[in-house]
Order: sequence, then C-alpha cells, then structure tokens
Amino acid sequence: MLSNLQPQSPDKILALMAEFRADPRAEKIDLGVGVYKDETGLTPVMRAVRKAEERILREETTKTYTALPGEPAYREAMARLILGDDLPVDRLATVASVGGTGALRVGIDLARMANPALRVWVSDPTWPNHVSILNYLGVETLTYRYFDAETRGVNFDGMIEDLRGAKPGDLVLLHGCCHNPTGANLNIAQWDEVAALLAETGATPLIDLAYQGFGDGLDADAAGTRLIASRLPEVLIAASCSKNFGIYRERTGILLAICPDSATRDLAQGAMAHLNRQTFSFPPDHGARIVTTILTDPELRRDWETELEEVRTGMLDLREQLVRELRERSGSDRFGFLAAHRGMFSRLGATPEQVETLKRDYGIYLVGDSRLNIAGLNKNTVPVLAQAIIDVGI
Ligand code: PLP
Ligand code: TYF
Repeated sequence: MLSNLQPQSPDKILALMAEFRADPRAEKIDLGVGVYKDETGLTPVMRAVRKAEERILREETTKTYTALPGEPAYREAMARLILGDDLPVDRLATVASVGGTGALRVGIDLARMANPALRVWVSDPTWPNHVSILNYLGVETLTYRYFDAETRGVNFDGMIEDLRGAKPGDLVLLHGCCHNPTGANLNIAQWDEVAALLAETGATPLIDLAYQGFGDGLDADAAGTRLIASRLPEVLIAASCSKNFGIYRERTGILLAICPDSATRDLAQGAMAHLNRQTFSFPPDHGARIVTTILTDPELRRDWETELEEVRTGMLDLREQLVRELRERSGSDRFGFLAAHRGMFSRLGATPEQVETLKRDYGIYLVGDSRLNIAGLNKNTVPVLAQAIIDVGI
C-alpha cells in the first residue's frame, strides 16, 4: 500500500537549513530559516523561560491529561497578551494548539466545517506553509497583491482592489505583524481601511500572529489585530509562542475565535475542541505552562519583556547598521527600505541567480525569494553582507 505514495516536494527553507549545516566553510552566514539568533549565533533559552521551567519542575504535582482545548489559565493569559485586557469574553472561543501552525490548521478546518466551499485569500507572497496547508486540504486559494517589488513596501492600493473580491464565507489571511517573507507591514491607518473593507465584504479575517514583540513592541505589534477584533463581528486569530518566548520545539500556540454572539461562541468552542480531539486529542502542555507561568508572574513577566525588547531592538540596530553600510558602498539610499521593514525578515529584491551567487561564492545563505533573516547577522557580518550585496550587483 505505502508504495503507492507519491514523493513530496521538500520544504525549501528547511532544505536550505540542512544545506547550510553541511557547508564546511567557516565564514558561512545563515540568513535562511526564521529562527532568532543572538550575536554569537545561538538561539538562547530566554531567562524567564528557564526560571519558569525550574519552577514547574519543582512545583508540578501531576502530568495527567489537561483539558481538550488546553488549560483555561493559558488561554486567558494568551487572549490578554494578544487582545489586551478588554476581552470580548462572551464572544470569545479559544483552543491551545500545536504551535502557531497547529492553530492555523485548526482555524482553517473550523472555517471549512462551517463552509465546505471555503475560499481563502492569502497575500502575494506569503509564508509557503500557508499555501501548502491550504493545497493539502484542497481549499480554494486566492491571492491578493501585497508586496510592491519597486518600493519594497506594501502595494496597498492593489491589496484593497483585490480584497474587494472577497465575499461572506471567505477567509482573508492577514499577517498580524512582521510579514513573512517580505518584512513590509500595514500602518494603523491601513489596518483601519482593511477593517472597513472586510466589514463591507462580509469576509472573515484569519490573522496569523507569529512575531508579536519582534517588530515595534508587544502592544504595537498587536495593534492591527486589536483594531480588527474591535470592528468586526467575526475574527480568527492564530498565534504562535515559538518566537517571542523562544520555545520553538515546545510547539505552543493558540487559536482565538471572536464570534458574532455568545450562541455562536458556544458552537465554535465545541467545534474547536472537537477538532483538537480529531487531530491530536489533548494539546501539548509544557510550553503552554511555561507561557502561563511567565505571563501571570509579575517578576518573570518583566524579565521576559525586557529580554524580548533586547531581542527586538538588537534586530533594529542591525537593520540600521546594514542600511548605513549599504549607503556608504552604494552612494545611494536605495536600501533604506531595510530600516522600514519590521521583524526578522526582509525581502531584498535580488534575482534567484544573485541569491545563488551569494551562497556559492560568499557562503551567505538567503531563501530563494531573496528573504534574509536579519537575526542571522551580527555587527561583524553586516559589513560582509553589505559588500557582497554590492559585489553581486543587487
Ligand atoms: N506563521 C508564520 C508567518 C510563521 O513564520 C511561523 C513560523 O514559524 C508560524 C506561523 C508558525 O510557527 P510555529 O508553528 O513554529 O509556532
Ligand atoms: O519562515 C520561517 O523561516 C519560519 C520557520 O516548515 C519555519 O517560519 C520554516 C519552515 C517551516 C516551519 C517553520
């Protein structure tokens, strides 16, 4: 039976990660996979995470099953982190998930249960796993214009024009902040316009929030999501704790569903727990417990916020330095967009051949679409990258 299987195309980002590891060159620079790295190239365990784990180890009395939708304390703490303290409690359904990806998957499944003819709008470009999950599920996928290759900013007019084609029963997948792979984001006035347009079309937003705290700060990065949540009757939010808590392998995420009324909330809550049960039964708890411990303890929370802020501003400093080094070498401001982008990623706008040359001749690894991970740089490698960018003629 299994011999009937068809080969699957590999995840290009993960394949690049393996290629980098196998590269013997000492001077190689990994700007591929979206994992935060400090100036020594390590992805550290955050201080508050370690302390929370020590506390859990000391105080945990059982590892018996939790609840199907995950621990209520986790779901409440995360809902507050994302939406702020003014929660629409009567309209809010929540389930803990297997990472942000699991939340996306359950969110799409939920929408498909409600509408078997579901269509999903994704930005052009978007995170490749969005498209691969939708294709796997056989869900019709439409794209809306997003990245302006000329300005390396958002093609907002194109986005709005395309999203006018959305209709009730469609999902519109939006990146809450730190767009992956481009780094180009909506400003709050643009979020406002998107909210108005979604209200007009009757489509339901699905917000992917995987980098809260990596762009402009914890609250600023949630501002678009909160605006949408306050304006629309129905909103899905798939959030990840992988990056902002640095707990990638613990697989910690959450799906929030804001519903038009409390009766719908009860239906959605039941359906979301049902989907967990059909897929993996109880969600993983260790990462969720770490997050709950940190968010509900003032001292741990302060320490986490401080460290996250160091991570965020460190990436901004690298962006500024890169723009400076490129300005000196190019004699122009044409790379200024790198300082306007937010989060770990920027799309450089290089050709596939230039990306290949950077890898082959310089040992600098970017994703094929010329996405680079700013966190893969440090003060010493920024000038190396800047020189290579000029040398290959980007
Ligand atoms: N969405 C985007 C845009 C991402 O970049 C990621 C990243 O890793 C995720 C969702 C989900 O992350 P995870 O499943 O590791 O929590
Ligand atoms: O875009 C990235 O690099 C991150 C990490 O299948 C990632 O989101 C990449 C590929 C993948 C899962 C996570």
